[in-house]
Amino acid sequence: MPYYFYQFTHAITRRPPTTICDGLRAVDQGNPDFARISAHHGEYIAALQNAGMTVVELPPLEQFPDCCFVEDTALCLPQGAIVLRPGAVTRRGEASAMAPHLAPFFDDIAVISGPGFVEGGDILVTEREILVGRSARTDAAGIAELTQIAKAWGHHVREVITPPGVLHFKTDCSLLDHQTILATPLLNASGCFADYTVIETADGEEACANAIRVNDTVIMPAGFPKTADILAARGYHVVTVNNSECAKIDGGMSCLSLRFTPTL
Ligand code: CIR
Repeated sequence: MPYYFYQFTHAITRRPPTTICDGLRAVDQGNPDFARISAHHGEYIAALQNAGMTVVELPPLEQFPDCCFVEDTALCLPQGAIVLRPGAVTRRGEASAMAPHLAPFFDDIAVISGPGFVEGGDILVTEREILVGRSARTDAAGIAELTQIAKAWGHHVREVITPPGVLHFKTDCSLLDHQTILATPLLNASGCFADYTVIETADGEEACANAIRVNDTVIMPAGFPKTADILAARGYHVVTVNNSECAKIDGGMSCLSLRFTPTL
């Protein structure tokens, strides 16, 4: 049976801390409401479970306001996990806090030791390559170190550019299947997906480009009906999750989990 990079058995998540209002953000859109973000997080976990995943729920780390965005702390590949080095200095400790939680699942765990940095939100793993967007959070040295590790595991890393003003590469794109990408028109115009089939987000719905394909389900944020309809018409099983509070601090569907199949 072919292995697809959207088939997973496990996810690691971390519940939002009460300090979430101190989370980083590019633009002030008001603070997330703690009760509401906690409820949305529960919906997200249920969506992962309904898609067939066993979900680990880690407790919040109050000293790290952005700790629920676990994707930025590690990259999980079929051969092992890589503990990343976030470019946001206030988030760096989140990666070492994640490392012990990967140990039960992976026999091979590598670490980006720096001085470069790379965040998981800038990494899109597809069937044939790993695209890494250079951004304010991911630099050339971080990509070079990641490339060495991933190469030893048989992966080809391609450096791409996260558009200026966009937080992460995956803020603007998602993998839908082995050859199809959901992307904003802005990112698609950069030409980085020339060898893929691209579905663009509907006009005015660019904020839903960060979705996740998990087994047979595409989980996307609620409130983007035109894009949801486009995906459904193309045959995808779409499930929506409320994300208004995470979105206030630039968080989306991919950020909230590490998705993988254990090697142990
Ligand atoms: C941050 O700026 O780091 C957080 N407030 C949001 C991180 C979102 N992570 C992701 O897209 N992978």
